[in-house]
Amino acid sequence: MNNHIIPKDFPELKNDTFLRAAAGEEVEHVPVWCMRQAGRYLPEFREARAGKDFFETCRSPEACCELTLQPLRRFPFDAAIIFSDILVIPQALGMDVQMVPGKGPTFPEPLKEPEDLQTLRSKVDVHAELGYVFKAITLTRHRLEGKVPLIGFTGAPWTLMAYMIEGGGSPTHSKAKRWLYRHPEASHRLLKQLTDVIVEYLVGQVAAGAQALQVFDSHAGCLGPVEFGEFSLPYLRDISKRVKERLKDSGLEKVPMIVFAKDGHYALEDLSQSHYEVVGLDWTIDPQSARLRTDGKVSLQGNMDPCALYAPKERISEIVKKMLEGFGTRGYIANLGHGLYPDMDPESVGAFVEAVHSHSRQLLKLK
Ligand code: 1CP
Repeated sequence: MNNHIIPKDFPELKNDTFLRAAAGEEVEHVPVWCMRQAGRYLPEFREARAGKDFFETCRSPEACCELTLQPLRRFPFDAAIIFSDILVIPQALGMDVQMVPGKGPTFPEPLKEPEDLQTLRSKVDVHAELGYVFKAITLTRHRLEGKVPLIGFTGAPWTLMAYMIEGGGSPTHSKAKRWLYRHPEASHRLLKQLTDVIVEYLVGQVAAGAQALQVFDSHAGCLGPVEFGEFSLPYLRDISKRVKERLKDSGLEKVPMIVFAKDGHYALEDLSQSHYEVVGLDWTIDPQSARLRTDGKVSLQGNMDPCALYAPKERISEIVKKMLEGFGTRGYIANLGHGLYPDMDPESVGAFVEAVHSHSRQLLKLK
């Protein structure tokens, strides 16, 4: 094992419900966390971030630790997710990425043609380029005091490729998809290069103290089954396989891996056979049919429509109850089908968490 980080003597884990659910084991209540639980819907987040550059914040382990812990001070979430961003990988490859207030992440010089691949670093030393994330993870794991497990994450190769070519968010991703149809060979080269960095990055996160890993393929939905099967799935599989091998070879503990391919319902069966312990679902999939289609092979995570948080509390509770009945209480991690929005009421988030805990305890008692 490399000697850049020697995290040790982490506090003992007190609430392992999330890890047990990921492994399909018995739980006393269904665990719950929310994508973007550290975010602008929290006044304390807005205050801590005020006037500071987004990626500067990402580079400060102290700031990332504080932002990660904020939601846990308010709500009894069963997991924490390290505050960072998926776009730190394109930065590590040498691309400039800026967070433009009101616009989102922006690449002043996106990749336009295959020749532009030469501008990327061919070899990335993840400890040199992304060591700040590892430091944030180690610090946060200590400061969590064993309250709940800490999740590390990455963007999936296709989603990162899409940002690197589009230069930011996009409704169609037509520039990135153009590469898939016009430059398939260069697309595979880029996807392979991203996969290699992602594998090292995820292993480094576990070495630093991450207790689970989530891979976000946020832009799976703009592909169809054929393109996903060629340009995303093989890389997602390569990531889970290689990370598991590398953890074993390095004497590191095995951690559950979660794959979240947003709007990739067409690939549910394939994703459930891709060596991820957990498949994350967006809200367009019915819980019962997701269970049937994944055949009990994996644990499932998701999938309440985030906009259901705009409903009154009683309605949130009803929606949660139905969702729990659909998924069942075993091998299930409650979450939203995508991240929280900045205009959401923290109280509704509290109502969501409370409803998951209380309804699941009730359902488990009835068993
Ligand atoms: O100033 C701010 O606070 C900006 C808002 C924000 C936040 C809170 C961004 C910009 N990133 C983040 C943090 C973040 N990003 C986390 C933190 C941990 C947590 O969940 O609490 C995570 C996991 C991400 C991952 C991320 N970044 C994804 C994958 C998840 C998803 O939403 O699909 C994506 C696509 C990004 C890119 C990104 N970063 C930020 C924005 C606004 C976007 C989306 C841009 C777009 O496509 O339009």
